[in-house]
Amino acid sequence: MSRSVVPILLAVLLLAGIGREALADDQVSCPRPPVGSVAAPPPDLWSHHGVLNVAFNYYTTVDNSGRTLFCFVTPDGLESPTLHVNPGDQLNVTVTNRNPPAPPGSPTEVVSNSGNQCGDMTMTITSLNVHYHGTNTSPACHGDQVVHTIINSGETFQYSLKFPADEPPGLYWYHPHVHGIAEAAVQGGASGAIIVEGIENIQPAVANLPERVLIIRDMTRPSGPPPSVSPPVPSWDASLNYVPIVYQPNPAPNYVPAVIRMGAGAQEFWRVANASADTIIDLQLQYNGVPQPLQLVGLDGVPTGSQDGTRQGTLVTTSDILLAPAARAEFIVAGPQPGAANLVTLFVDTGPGGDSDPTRPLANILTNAEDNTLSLLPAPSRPPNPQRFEGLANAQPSATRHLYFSEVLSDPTNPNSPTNFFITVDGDKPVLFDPNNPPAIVTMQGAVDDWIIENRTAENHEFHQHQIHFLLEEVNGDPVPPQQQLFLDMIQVPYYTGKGPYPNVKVRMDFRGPDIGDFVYHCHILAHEDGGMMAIIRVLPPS
Ligand SMILES: [Cu+2]
Repeated sequence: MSRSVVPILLAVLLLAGIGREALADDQVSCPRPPVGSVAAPPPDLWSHHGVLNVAFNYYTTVDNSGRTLFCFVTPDGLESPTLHVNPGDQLNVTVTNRNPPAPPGSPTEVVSNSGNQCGDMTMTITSLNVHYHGTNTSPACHGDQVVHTIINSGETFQYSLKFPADEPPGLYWYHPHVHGIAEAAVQGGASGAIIVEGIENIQPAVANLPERVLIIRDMTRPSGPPPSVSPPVPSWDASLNYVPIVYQPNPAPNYVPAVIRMGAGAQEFWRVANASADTIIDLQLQYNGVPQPLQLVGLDGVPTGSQDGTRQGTLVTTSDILLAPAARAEFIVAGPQPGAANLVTLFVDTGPGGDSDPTRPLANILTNAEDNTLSLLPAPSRPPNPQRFEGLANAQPSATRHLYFSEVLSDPTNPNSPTNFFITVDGDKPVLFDPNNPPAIVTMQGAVDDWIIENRTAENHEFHQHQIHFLLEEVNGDPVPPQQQLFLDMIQVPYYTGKGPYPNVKVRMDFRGPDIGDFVYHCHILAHEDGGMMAIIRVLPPS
């Protein structure tokens, strides 16, 4: 869908009160806990004998504050369950779109042709598809295919994903990814975690620890003053495991955080996803105001230090973790002694054109009662599985590509006109994303590419590559120490101040795996992705 249609689309979505009539044939809505309640872990579903079969209904409704919610619910009422699979497993998801039909006259776009049709051909404002973020799975139809897959109101679609045997164990997630309406769907809450099991075999430090899944989401802020860095007013409200953390202007700022119960001094293994559409998180744990050491075990689903061929990870101690929208961090924490204990996100400087992401609390940690709802990670049970990105650091790149983020007003004479967002290969003409665009980059299976990605705008952008992870090599030309070996599927490229070289990162892309076909890379601030900041890459089989 072209950029010009998006504002119309959102206006129609709101005017139509999408969701109000959605429950006519179902009593299921998208239940959410009250402000200030315990951040209960999501329900869990486990694979058996190598297969996990899941059925999802996709619903929408409107909450008491006027927010449009979206959710995935199983037939027996589990909302956004965590999907547990092993490397090599098959994940089958049968999803039915129970959104109402799009209102007559609302915008539509044909997103495929007879050669690449996947589900319905025509996108509407109530369409659905599902992205399995971070998974190194096939981008073919019925796999992790988001360019042409369309599931419209009343339609059922079958996903069948084969996880590779060398999938790194860790935290991944699923969410809708229809271009033009992705931000609304993700801020509506339609997302959940995927855990690839076996991390204790690569990071034995987590063996036998209680496992806590925490999902941070953002959502629209129904009322109050406009976003501002000073005084700090957030662009979006937040939630933790669906417990709302809302900005209340009086007295300002008065947030009521969620609650986490922990045994005093007990170690836990936390698996945190920033499932926000737009909000950048800088996570910190504070006991009596003092930042606590977080022992990083994995980032974006890849155990830290695990891809050098030894198949044994390393722990990285840090006092805060920057989580781009869609990024994940897995780390070990020690519970507090009695006293004030808080999980917070710190202020993120997103640039003069960016959102307001102020310091705010996410959870108060109470030690007066242990949480007995957590399951324990097993002891190491088998040799580590082979790792998908082994040897990438020493591979010979076959190409170096230069890309950049840019933004322009759709009407340069009108400062209030919508912004067009682009990600462009340097030298090419910037084009807004369209599912019918040709690939911006064509490469070959087996290739290893170095990409240098610049930010030429006054706000941060958050690069995401589908289907594969990349090795972070350089930040602003400075090499990342080889011992850090960060394999990520998300990387923030900070804003340009107007002076000096453009901020940039150099990353190494790994196309040596089995996945061929068309997939996308984009900014994971979904307002930007919906606004055009996405492009197609084609991986050809070797000739
Ligand atoms: Cu962006």
